[in-house]
Amino acid sequence: MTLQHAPCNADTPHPGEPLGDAVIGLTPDLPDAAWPRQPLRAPLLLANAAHRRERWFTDGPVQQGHSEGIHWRRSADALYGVIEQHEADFPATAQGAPLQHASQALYERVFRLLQAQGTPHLWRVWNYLARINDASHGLERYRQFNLGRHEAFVQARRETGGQVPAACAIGVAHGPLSVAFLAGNSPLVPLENPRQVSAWHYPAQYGPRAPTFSRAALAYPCDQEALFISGTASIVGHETVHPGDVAAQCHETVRNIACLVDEANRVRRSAPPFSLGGLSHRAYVRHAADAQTVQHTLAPLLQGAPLVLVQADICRADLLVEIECQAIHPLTA
Ligand code: 3EB
Repeated sequence: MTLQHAPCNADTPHPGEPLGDAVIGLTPDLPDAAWPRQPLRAPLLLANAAHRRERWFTDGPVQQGHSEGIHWRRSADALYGVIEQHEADFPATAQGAPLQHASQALYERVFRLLQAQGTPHLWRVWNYLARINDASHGLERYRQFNLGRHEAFVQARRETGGQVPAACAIGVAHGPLSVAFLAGNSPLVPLENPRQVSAWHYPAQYGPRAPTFSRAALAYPCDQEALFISGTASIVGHETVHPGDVAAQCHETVRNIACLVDEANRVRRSAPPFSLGGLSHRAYVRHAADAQTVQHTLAPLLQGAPLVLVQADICRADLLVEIECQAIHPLTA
């Protein structure tokens, strides 16, 4: 089987069987799909209709189901799932805020599904939460999310550093906690960025529990090598650099991505090497008014590679842009 990722519109011919997709837009006026679908409730900037949907395909037979609120679809070796959790269903307790409990419950459900399906290896996670930089119950909501996510990894006896998925955690205006994930039956190879402190080692000034993600990961769906670069921002060491300067943040972020591409190339099994121009990129832009600046700054740096811009909040109030990227190479024996 092969896994493929493609932007698509209604006219795009299907290169295989859909595993699932994400639909970008504030009012995605689309019918429910037969496959798992994550609504990314955020405006597409400099709109390109072909990029409103990003779909994962496989050419093998698929199976699907619903489990504890997760809609999932799988091939022999990879599984895509989507789950949304309304924090209003979780009361605040002495242990934490509703969002913390919703995050923990959500991840515990995902881990139960993955064990039951024999695809325990979480490769890539897309996390979207409302009002990510707001505080309640004495803690920023992104930090509440981190507490719940971390506790679910602990409860499931999973590592909380090292062998952890590539991810993004992005803020939207409203809606439930929404998580999409790709998992598989083979372990990932986690990659860290020598210019940055590992996120799972962030000091306590960024919250009581560090975020649980790798800077990037290589994963191996049958006969392929996938590179997932996590949401990457203008952070050096553990500190934000260039606050208030969106163009400089773009340059610093691409320097970080280039380092991760180098790290991937040190251990890659596929050829040719990964390159900035060979990845597909999605930039989350905090202020819609920065869209042109981001586009003009990134275009030459990314060597003409596909770039989609989405208006969304980043997990630190001083970050104006965050970029994630991916590529899938065939493995030839
Ligand atoms: C950072 O480098 C930016 O919490 O899953 C990027 C990617 C970020 C993933 C997550 C957070 C996450 O810390 C924020």
